[in-house]
Amino acid sequence: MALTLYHIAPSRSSIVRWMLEEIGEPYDLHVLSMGREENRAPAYLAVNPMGKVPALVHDGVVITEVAAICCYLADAFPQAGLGVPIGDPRRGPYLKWLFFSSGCIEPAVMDRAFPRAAAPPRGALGYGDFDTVMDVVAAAVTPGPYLLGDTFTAADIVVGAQLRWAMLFKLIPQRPEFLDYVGRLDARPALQRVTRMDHELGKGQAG
Ligand SMILES: N[C@@H](CCC(=O)N[C@@H](CS)C(=O)NCC(=O)O)C(=O)O
Repeated sequence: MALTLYHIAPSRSSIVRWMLEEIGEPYDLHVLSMGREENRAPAYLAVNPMGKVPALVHDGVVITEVAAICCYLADAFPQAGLGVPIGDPRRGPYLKWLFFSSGCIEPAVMDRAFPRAAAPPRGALGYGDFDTVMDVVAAAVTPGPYLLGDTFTAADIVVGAQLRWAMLFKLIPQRPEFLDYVGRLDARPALQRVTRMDHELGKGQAG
């Protein structure tokens, strides 16, 4: 089974790299430089017309969007135990958190980082408002250890990576619930490997 990750280090594609490291299957990296705009070059636009990373190619099939890729990989490699199978009652909450990450957490954080001239009404925003999103996530990771309780899944990789990154850049409050949760994720060898490898890779990139 051939897996290729189109990657910029570090970036959202690091989340998929973490997922791949958790799975433990071999994969190829195709590293792009944002500084040289390689993600906007025709060769890459043929892979992802959005010009964004990550993109994953699995046996010739292209998958994009972080949450979709992680969900796909969890299903494609069930032996890694990072998904929740159809028929399991935890499948609903599992999918909820994967979709919540891209549908609510990310837009809430980004709208706060780059505020609009006029704030749209709460009812018009899919995520409602920033504080509610933060409260909902804080409650979901408490007492933990993971979103689904004792089972670590792809949803923790996606949601956890967002919280980790957003706290690093001070885009969300350093709530004790988030710090505890991210601390548990930071102890995972696969995340430590990716952080180290992406740091090295990032140093070697022109941009
Ligand atoms: N919705 C996308 C967002 C991907 C994204 O924004 N990636 C950034 C890197 S963190 C990117 O490729 N930026 C380059 C650009 O937009 O030119 C996903 O979840 O995969």
